[in-house]
Amino acid sequence: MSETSKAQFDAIVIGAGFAGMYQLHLLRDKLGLKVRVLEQGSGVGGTWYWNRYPGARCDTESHAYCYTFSESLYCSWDWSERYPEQPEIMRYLNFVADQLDLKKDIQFDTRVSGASWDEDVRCWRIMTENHGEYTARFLITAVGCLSAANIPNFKGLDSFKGQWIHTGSWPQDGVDFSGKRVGLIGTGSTGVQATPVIAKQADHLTVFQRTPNYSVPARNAPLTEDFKRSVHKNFEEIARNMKATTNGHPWGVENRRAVETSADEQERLLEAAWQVGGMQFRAVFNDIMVDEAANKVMADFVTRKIRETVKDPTTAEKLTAFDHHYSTKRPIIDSHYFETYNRENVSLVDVKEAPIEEITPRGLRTSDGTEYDLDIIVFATGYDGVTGPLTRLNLIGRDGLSLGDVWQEGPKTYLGLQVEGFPNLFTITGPQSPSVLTNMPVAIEQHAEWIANAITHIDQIGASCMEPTSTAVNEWETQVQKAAQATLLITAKSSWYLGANVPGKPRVFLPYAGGMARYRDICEDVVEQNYKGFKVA
Ligand code: N01
Repeated sequence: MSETSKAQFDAIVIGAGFAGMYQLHLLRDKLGLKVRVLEQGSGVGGTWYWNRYPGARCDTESHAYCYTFSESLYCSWDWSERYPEQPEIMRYLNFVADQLDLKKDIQFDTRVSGASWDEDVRCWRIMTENHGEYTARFLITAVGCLSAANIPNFKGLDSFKGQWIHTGSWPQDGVDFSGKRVGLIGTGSTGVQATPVIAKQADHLTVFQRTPNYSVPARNAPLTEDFKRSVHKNFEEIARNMKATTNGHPWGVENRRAVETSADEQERLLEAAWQVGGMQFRAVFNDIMVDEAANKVMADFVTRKIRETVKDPTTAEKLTAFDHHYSTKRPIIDSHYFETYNRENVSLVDVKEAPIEEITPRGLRTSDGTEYDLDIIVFATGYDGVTGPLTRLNLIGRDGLSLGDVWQEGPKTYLGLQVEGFPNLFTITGPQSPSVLTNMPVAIEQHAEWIANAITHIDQIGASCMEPTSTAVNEWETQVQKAAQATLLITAKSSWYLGANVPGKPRVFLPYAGGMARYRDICEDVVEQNYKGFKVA
């Protein structure tokens, strides 16, 4: 689509990933609204469009990492592997966009530079970097939770003579590591995925680790034809389970407490789950997120497995010097991450002990004075998660209120869906909703459907605006913090769930930890009570 200045729409959606695509489909094809999606990339995909780093793959099993709103759509796509790789997810999203004829209403290469609410005409005015101006009654953000890169402000970065790249804006043509000395900073999900792949290509890879993470083997493998047939056949059951579980995955947590299980039985169960691999490993016991003793059973098991895998005891020690309970930071699954440290061309540097002091023209220097000569530096340093993508949009609500100012001490929302003072702004998988604690497509579908229903309601009763009351916002904040306090999640002080990775960011638990199923019930209950907590005027 080409840019038309001062164009008017019923709704503008920002972002053409899983969320923006489904929202467009619902508003345009089910509600008959005039909708435009503004997308900064040159294609659909959102987070997946930008995250092309080596090893980029989803941690959710492919048959559950897709839309489930349509059985025919679900059954017309076959995944090739247990976990989908980035190019396959891109092929899937392009397939969906073509099936639903979405691209004609998506304006690519268009970065939103700001948006403000015009109280007089009760609409949003949206500006883009290429000087486009739009008005819309409804503004819906579908910008993802992990799209605002966190690039540490290292002294001397500009002086580096080699190439440096953040994993979240990977070059479309890829990066050639062959014969290169590569430094990789960060050992979260991204660093753990990229390390084994880069190690195979580079002359030497140095991983700079600040905090080690637990990780479980993914055990990725091609899917058999039988499996592909069975997921199509069992679509209804899979979709139902995904809606019913706390985490949005099709598997639930076993009804079994670690602290009431004998040591032999614990070992047997954990070993079996370790062999199966994947996120389900966490589901062996139901008390690991609420009971430190139960959690320690898992933590000890994983620590032992890492130490058995990594041959050099000093490296193994560094890789297991955990500062948090198991699974209280985003759980990681990997493909031969720990084995990679047995390669001769890979070394691990502990930058908690001696932090990175400066990027130099030839590489980097740590605070103990050691210089590392590097040709390429990969920043796997994560994101200004959950709030960052929204505060960076320059949204101005009623009375000139900026979202960044309103959220200075942490996000304040109702259900993670709306913000007081920002009428008709809806935030798909916004802060204080389950979002990153669940399988994202499930959270996205629920939000997009709720928003479409809310817009229908506004129109049906002849209203023009919807926004939450301050009472509802305050009460929801209490519920969000209570839900987090009820788990061990809140104890992981270095977690990005708490904003700890971005200097100066308020330490507030960002997602709703009460579970997707419970959250869905709360949202439905709000609707049944005539949109309780919202002012529909
Ligand atoms: O980012 P992270 P990520 N000096 O924030 C380190 C999703 N995801 O891109 O832990 C040195 O987890 C930082 O250290 P510390 C998933 O939700 C999904 O890996 O803050 N190091 C950490 O090690 C995930 O959680 C998939 O002490 C510095 C790393 O950089 C989220 O994206 C795949 C530093 C950042 O880890 C983010 O993951 C990949 C500094 N100044 C990612 N600053 C799927 O499979 C930061 N670090 C779907």
